[in-house]
Amino acid sequence: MFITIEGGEGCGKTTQVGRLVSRLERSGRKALMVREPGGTRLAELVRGLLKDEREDPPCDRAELLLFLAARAQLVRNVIKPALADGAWVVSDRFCDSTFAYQGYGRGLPLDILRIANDFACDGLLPDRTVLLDVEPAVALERMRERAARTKESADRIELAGADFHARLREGFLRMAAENPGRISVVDAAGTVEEVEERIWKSLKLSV
Ligand code: Z5A
Repeated sequence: MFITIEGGEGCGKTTQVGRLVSRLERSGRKALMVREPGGTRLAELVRGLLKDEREDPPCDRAELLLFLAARAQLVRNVIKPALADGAWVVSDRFCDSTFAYQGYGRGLPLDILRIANDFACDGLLPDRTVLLDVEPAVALERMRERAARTKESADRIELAGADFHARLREGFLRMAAENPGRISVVDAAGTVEEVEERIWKSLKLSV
């Protein structure tokens, strides 16, 4: 099974992807964690460009194509072989982030995104997607705490304004309403353990 975890910054995706993979392993399943953009040498190089290139920042179309190039490489070299080998793959972001950020956020046409994403993924779609939804104020507080702890500055995409982030959330929720069989919306407020439990229940797995 191919599971993706989606949502805006600070909703807790990375924390929960790790917990879900451990839980799948404890239940006897072989599981692999990947992140987007990233997960292969090429995709990690592209990730650096996407997050940190300030001197010649990618225009919206170049940004889209870079995310898709990273995804094509990850799907072909890591995700499809792992699924073929019987593993469960859990991805920290995947195609819904492209529709949310480059579509609803940047305003690129959704019909073009669908065709281009399908080409990049060679037809692969997640079996299940968990959308972690949280009030922007809660997410911002988590990001502030993390920044204070790690002394890391915000990346290029995090610096987009509040309007952009409001459009993202609306876009994610709209996609969930349009794909109720695949996307479950999970409340990401509360403790890490509470959110982990909600995610596990939402997946309705046998063990
Ligand atoms: N992007 C795109 O535009 N198009 C695409 O197609 C794709 C991606 C695939 C990737 O950034 C960027 O690429 C992202 C979207 C864009 N843009 N931005 N901005 P990234 O991978 O570096 O970061 P991110 O995906 O945005 O995630 P994040 O900022 O690292 O946050 P997170 O993964 O959702 O949360 P976290 O790291 O698990 O937790 C954040 C902090 O909160 C951390 O200190 C935790 O310890 C804490 N935390 C987590 N859960 C809780 C709870 N429940 N309570 C309290 N504190 C918590």
